[in-house]
Amino acid sequence: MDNYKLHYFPESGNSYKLALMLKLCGQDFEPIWTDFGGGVTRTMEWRKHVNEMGEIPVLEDDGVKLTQTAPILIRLAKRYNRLYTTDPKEEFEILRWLFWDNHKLTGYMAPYRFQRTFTPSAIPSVLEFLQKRIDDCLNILDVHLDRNPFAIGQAPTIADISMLGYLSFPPSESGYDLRADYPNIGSWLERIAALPGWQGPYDLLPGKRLPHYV
Ligand SMILES: N[C@@H](CCC(=O)N[C@@H](CS)C(=O)NCC(=O)O)C(=O)O
Repeated sequence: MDNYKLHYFPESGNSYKLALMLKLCGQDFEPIWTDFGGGVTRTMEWRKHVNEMGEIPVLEDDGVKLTQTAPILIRLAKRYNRLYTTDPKEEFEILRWLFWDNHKLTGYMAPYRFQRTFTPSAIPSVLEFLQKRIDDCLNILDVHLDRNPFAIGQAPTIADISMLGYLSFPPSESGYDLRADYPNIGSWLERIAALPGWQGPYDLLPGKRLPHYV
């Protein structure tokens, strides 16, 4: 068993991507709960010693601190020969969806859910802007998954793990009832949940939660 520590907070879909990937690779990790709500990641001290980019998650791999989920997912996939490919065309597809997720799907979903649910005074115009973008992203993904069981075709890859990060939380938090409104996304989430080792976000990421404001 390799030696991993995951700096996270429970509501972090980005942390869930790494926690789930480690589990699907048969690996354990030491969870390091981080006081994101208390602003620790904004302190110069934390940025100096943990992540200069000021972001959660951070994965310590045998003492080396790694950040940015996409390259970390690739590293783990290659190390354990799981959820990746050796075909250059498929690798291109994995990267394509990873970039799309980071820029668009997670890129809009994460701040929307945070503003909507975990901040005391969400700004309506910000929510409205993000919602339009998310609706478009979810439609794009739903159409894609109508034709493909997984992101790049017949088998699950880290592209799926990345994209499901923020689609795995309850509708009361995300504001989206995916199973009702995006049936192909709903079926895809069920297919992933059937993988051996799968666990939901709050099972993998324990500890004190942020207050809800909706
Ligand atoms: N692209 C980054 C995104 C990480 C990220 O945005 N994390 C959030 C918490 S889940 C964060 O720390 N946000 C702080 C901020 O944007 O100021 C990754 O994939 O690791």
